[in-house]
Amino acid sequence: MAVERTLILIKPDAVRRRLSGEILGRIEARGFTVRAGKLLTASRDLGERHYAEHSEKPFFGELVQFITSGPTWALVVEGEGAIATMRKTIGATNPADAEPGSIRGDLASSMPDNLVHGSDSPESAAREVALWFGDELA
Ligand code: IDP
Ligand code: MG
Repeated sequence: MAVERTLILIKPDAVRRRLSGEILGRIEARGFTVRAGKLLTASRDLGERHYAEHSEKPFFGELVQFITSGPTWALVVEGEGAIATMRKTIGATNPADAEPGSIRGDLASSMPDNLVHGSDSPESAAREVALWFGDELA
């Protein structure tokens, strides 16, 4: 399997709940490497662009409000099969459906407060890493 990079966000609900260390620990324990990371509060523009695929959904306003509501840890995580394996480590989108053992299945209970974002494909990963890190990443 190829070595991949994926964009992981430890979202504002996780930072507020002081779960950043727990979540980073799970990513590292899975064997992945953090290549870049920063703490920032997403602007409205960044939030809307990150979640552009959901712009027509009824929950889009709530979602942008949520992702801009406080500091987020943005991470570039690298490893073999990192994109799909991190999605499994994170768990199903709705925490109510997430398997115990996953981050959402252990630590969250409802949407949109599901703690973590992980890119869902190589195309999304490339777009999202560029969006959050631009040319900070060589
Ligand atoms: P993902 O984060 O597992 O990739 P997406 O379907 O891409 O899930 O949705 C993006 C984010 O939007 C979710 O992580 C969650 O925070 C929020 N979200 C998704 N569906 C709903 C909903 O029905 N109501 C409220 N928030 C939602
Ligand atoms: Mg998604």
